[in-house]
Amino acid sequence: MDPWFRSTIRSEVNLQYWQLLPNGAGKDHWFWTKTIAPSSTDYIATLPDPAVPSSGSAQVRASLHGYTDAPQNPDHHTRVSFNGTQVSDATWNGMVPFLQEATVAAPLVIGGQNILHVDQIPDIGAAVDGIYLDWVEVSYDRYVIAVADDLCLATAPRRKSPSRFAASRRRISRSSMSPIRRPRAAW
Ligand SMILES: [Ca+2]
Ligand SMILES: [Ca+2]
Repeated sequence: MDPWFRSTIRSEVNLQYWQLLPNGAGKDHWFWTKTIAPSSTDYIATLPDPAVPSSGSAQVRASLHGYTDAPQNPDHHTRVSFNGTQVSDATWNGMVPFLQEATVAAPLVIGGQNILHVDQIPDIGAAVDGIYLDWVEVSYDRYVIAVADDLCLATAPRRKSPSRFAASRRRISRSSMSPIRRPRAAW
């Protein structure tokens, strides 16, 4: 077993409330930022214990939502950079949710604070180009190490029975021994 697992960490701060969110029933009306082009905004993702070397890539996501709809299509232009490297450039249109996602080389992920940067580029002729950002997210290979006494890990979904884990002080590994039996309640 590799001493790491795939971890997805989302950074979300609810600061901007948008009452008139289109198709709003059951939707998250709280967003992190509300910006208008041109804009340039940093978002922090704190990523514990990235594995080095790992399987080779990570995924970076920014959950956006347009709040303007200029006559032209497209009317939003957004670029995403991760720790100083541009990873995505996209145009899109209207008052819709837009997930801007990119695959990046694993070595770009660093332990601790990582910066996901979103630029709005005012080059598509829209009189006004406004967007919200809801959250940013990074999926990456992460060492199995406890953080603040919490240990998070994922196992292969194909196993029907629970696995046994052997823990040392800093690392944990899965053995292929017999399943752990669930104790019966007795009272
Ligand atoms: Ca939110
Ligand atoms: Ca439009």
